[in-house]
Amino acid sequence: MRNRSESFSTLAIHHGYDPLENEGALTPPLHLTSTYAFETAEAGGEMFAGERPGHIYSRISNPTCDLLERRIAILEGAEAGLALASGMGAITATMWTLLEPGDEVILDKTLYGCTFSFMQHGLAKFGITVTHVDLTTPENLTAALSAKTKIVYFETPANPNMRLVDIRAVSEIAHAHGAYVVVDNTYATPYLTQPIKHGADIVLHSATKYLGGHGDVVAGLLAGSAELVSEIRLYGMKDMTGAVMAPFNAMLILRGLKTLELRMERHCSSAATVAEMLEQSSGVAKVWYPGLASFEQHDLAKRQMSQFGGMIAFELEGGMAAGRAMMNRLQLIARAVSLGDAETLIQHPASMTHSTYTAEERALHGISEGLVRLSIGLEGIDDVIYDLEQALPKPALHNAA
Ligand code: 3LM
Repeated sequence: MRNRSESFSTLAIHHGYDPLENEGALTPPLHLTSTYAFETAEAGGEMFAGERPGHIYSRISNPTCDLLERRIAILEGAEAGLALASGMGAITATMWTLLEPGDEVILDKTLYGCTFSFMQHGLAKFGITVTHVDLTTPENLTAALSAKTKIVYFETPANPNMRLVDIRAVSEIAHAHGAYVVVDNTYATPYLTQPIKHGADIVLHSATKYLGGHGDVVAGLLAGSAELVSEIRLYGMKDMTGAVMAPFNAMLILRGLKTLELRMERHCSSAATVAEMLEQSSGVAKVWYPGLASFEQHDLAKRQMSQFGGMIAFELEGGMAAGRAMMNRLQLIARAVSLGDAETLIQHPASMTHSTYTAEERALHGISEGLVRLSIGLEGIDDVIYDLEQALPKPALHNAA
């Protein structure tokens, strides 16, 4: 057992696994099993009663998923982790576990489209009050909290408009009222921000994105206290959603985590270059990237994020029509939803990821119709810049007369 405190990548590569305990296999085994043999009938009964450790059935736990759960926990600075079928599986399993009819959830104004849909239309059907508050000003939370508030939920940076929420400030206010804080850390990843260390109770991910990193798997992860994670495992995941991660997918995410630091370094440096280029381009009305000095919450970004991530939002002067025309001129950059892949991806939130909002809701929630979202990949930066430059609107030629 190594005893010095280890760096992010060392933990992402080694934590919780010793090849010498596994026949020398450098790569952890893939446990493709749905069920587990009990030594005796009594032993099985004791496991079901929670009196004896061990695996029972892979909708509850699996050794390959278990290793991934320990890795996400250590990377997020949490006691325990949980692997789920998708980011939406992580979100829904958490909410179904913590909420009861009559409770209230306070949400930041901007959320990923399907998260918004689940909260707004799903939870509301079951007698849960859903209130949207602009959490970019943490004091707004004080006024909004009620005796019924059970959960304060937000993304930072938020999908798609990049707004940030001060995790520490919001957590202090929420905890003083006895509410849980749940943070979607998909955009930042634990390499850039560790919400638990800033006071959050549960941090969750669409592991489909940066954690997997290669666009080949849909998966979810969450981390928090051992007690809360166990409740979510045994209720939200096992009984309410069944949203369990397949062991093969756990193996793909374990592989992705090994290069998370390397990839994030590249995503961040390339995105910074692209954001500056866009900001200087004629025809670009506005760029939202936390690393830009012009970004409204740049000071918070510097406090809360070690670097500024790989996601950029921008809007062209010609609005939606100009944005779509520009997207259609791209040759290297793929027109695709999702994010955090090796390939640079571009999409139009109003008609794609955030089409679950009505146009009126988008206006209320700060998602403009012309917004274009870029997920900067790992290609050579010159090639990404070249493709964007050739696709951006050309400055109007001066009339010779
Ligand atoms: C997208 N986002 O392109 P899964 N939380 C955040 C997310 O961005 C997402 C989820 C949760 C996108 C997916 S849109 C049809 C494609 C911040 C997903 C949900 O269940 O693993 O997809 O995670 O923005």
